[in-house]
Amino acid sequence: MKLDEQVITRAIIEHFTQKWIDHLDLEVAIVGGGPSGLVAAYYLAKKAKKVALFERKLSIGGGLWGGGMMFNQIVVQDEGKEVLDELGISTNPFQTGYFTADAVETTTTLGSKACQAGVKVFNLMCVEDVIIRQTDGPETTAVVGLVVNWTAVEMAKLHVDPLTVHARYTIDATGHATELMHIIEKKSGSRLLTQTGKVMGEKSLWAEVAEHSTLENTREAFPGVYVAGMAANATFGSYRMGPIFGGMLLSGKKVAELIIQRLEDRT
Ligand code: 48F
Repeated sequence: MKLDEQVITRAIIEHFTQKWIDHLDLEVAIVGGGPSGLVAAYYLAKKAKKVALFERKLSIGGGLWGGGMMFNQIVVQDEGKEVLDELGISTNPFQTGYFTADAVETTTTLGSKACQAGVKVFNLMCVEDVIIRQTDGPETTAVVGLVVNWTAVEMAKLHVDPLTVHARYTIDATGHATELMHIIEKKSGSRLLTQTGKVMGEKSLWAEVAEHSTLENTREAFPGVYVAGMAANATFGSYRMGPIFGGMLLSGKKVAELIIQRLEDRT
C-alpha cells in the first residue's frame, strides 16, 4: 500500500476534532493527570461516566514517575495496596504494612487502565480559568465549566484567547499548586467551602497525619468543584506526605465515588 501524507494529516485532524467535539459537555472534568486525577478518572469511566482529563504537560503521571527523590519506587500502605491490586499493579512487601511499587509500572498501568476504561485525556492543555454561573437562586453560584488553552500558548505567553468545556462536576487534582481553587478564590467573589473561605495552604511534611487528612479533605470545596490528592490537603490546610502514595490513590477513588453518587442522585 502506498502511503499518502495528506491522509495521515487528515486522519489526525479529523479524529482529534471529533474527540474534542464529543467531549465539550462532560459529566466530569478532571484537571491534572497525577495519581489522584488518574485514579479518579479510571473509577468514573468504569461506571460509564463521561469524563475527560486535562493535563498541562506532555506526559500524564504528575509526581508519580520520580518516586522519592528520583529513586523511582513509590511506597504504599495496606489500604493503598488494595487500589494497586485492583488495577493489577505489582507490589513488593518491605516490612509489615509497607509495600513498594515500581513508579514506571504504576504510572503506565494507571494511564492505560484509565484510557481503556473510556477516559479521554487532553494533554498539552492547561486550564486557565473556570466558568461560574448562578444555579439555584441569586445567592448560589457554581462552577459549570473550564477555560482551556494550549500549554504552548501559555509557555510562549502568546496573546491567544482560550476555548471552553462544560462539566457538571470538576475535580481539582492539580497537586501542590491547587491551581483551580486559587483561581476560584480570586475570581468568584464567593467563599470557598473551607473554614476561612479561602485556600488554607499546605503545611510541612507529616506523612502519618497527611495520609489520613487527604481522605477527609477529599470533598467539595466550591459548588461543582471537588478537590483530590495534594490539592485537597492544600485547600483545607493540611500536611504534605512525601513519596507515600496510598492517600493519593484512595483520594482519587473517594472523589470518584462521591461524584458518582451525586450524578446518580440527580437522575
Ligand atoms: O502533582 P501531581 O502528581 O498531583 P497529585 O495527584 O499527586 C501528588 C503526588 O504526585 C506527590 C505527593 C504525594 O505523595 O505529594 O506530589 O495530587 O499531579 C498534578 C498534575 O496536574 C497538572 C500538573 O502538570 C501535574 O501533572 N496540572 C497542574 N495545574 C494544571 C495542570 C492546570 N492548570 N491545567 C492542567 N494541568
